[in-house]
Amino acid sequence: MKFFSVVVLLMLAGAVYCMPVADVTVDDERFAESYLKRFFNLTEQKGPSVRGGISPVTRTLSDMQRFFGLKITGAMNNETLAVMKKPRCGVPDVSMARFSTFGTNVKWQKNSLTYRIVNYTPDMSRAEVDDSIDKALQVWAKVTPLRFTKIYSGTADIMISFGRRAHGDSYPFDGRGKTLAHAFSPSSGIGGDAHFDEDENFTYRSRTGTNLFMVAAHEFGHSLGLSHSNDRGALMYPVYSYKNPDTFVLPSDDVSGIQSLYGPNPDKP
Ligand SMILES: *[C@@H]1O[C@H](CO)[C@@H](O)[C@H](O)[C@H]1NC(C)=O
Ligand SMILES: *[C@@H]1O[C@H](CO)[C@@H](O)[C@H](O)[C@H]1NC(C)=O
Ligand SMILES: *[C@@H]1O[C@H](CO)[C@@H](O)[C@H](O)[C@H]1NC(C)=O
Ligand SMILES: [Ca+2]
Ligand SMILES: [Ca+2]
Ligand SMILES: [Zn+2]
Ligand SMILES: [Zn+2]
Repeated sequence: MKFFSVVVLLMLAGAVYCMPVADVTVDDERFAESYLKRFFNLTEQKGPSVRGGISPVTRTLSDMQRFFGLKITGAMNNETLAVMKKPRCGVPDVSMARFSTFGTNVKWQKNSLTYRIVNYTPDMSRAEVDDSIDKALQVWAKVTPLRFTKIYSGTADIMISFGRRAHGDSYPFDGRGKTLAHAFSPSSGIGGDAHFDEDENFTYRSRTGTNLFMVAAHEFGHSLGLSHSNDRGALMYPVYSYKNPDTFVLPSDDVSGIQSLYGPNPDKP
């Protein structure tokens, strides 16, 4: 009888101690690892898995927790997992050689850029897509010397398209949720281009679904050379959040980022 209650107490203690870890399933662990590979440069381990007592996963997880302002534990917990599961941009949060086409601080060597909407999403009317894209580019034009001209055929600097799953580059989309879009940093060819995941439900003047203006304004930051910001209020924060497109003002973190590349708008000093 006495032995029995000791065992029960130990089991209870174990259950309480393990709770936050027990919330994370094997599938979640796998998902977390692929998240760290995609966005935080976790590489396949070669040689001994532990170097200096800290495994690559622990180190990368700590980087991720630091970036998002979470408690830095180096271990999976449901708070970290919850952030990983939020809808977000597909561009990595740290620069890494194996994704060199994404988000490095290169800029266009001209202020006059062309864009082309290659195809349209059936989620919205064409006029709504046109307006969302135009407004999203104007967010950046307002505070820089950059000017955007729409073209309807041929190759533009910024080619805009909607696609699902594998869509012609090496970065397939992932169905509804998680990754919403991605864009490539300035260069010829795919550089500057912005791709939107057609498996999302894109919306206009609405906080439901995925607001196309909000996602596009963020992606065009990458098209112009910005990488992600860890400032929660910034447009270049990697996690999606909705703001009213009609009253949207570019946050100061993004203004200083883009002006460090292109300078201020000469018409509005
Ligand atoms: C990414 O990982 C590779 C291989 O581990 C390393 O050489 C490189 O410096 C890392 N890049 C960053 C930005 O941490
Ligand atoms: C994490 O799990 C704990 C205990 O199960 C729970 O109280 C807490 O609300 C969870 N937090 C999140 C962000 O899911
Ligand atoms: C997409 O969002 C619109 C606007 O909120 C809604 O009317 C429509 O039912 C949604 N479609 C799907 C497939 O979720
Ligand atoms: Ca291009
Ligand atoms: Ca997706
Ligand atoms: Zn992004
Ligand atoms: Zn793509």
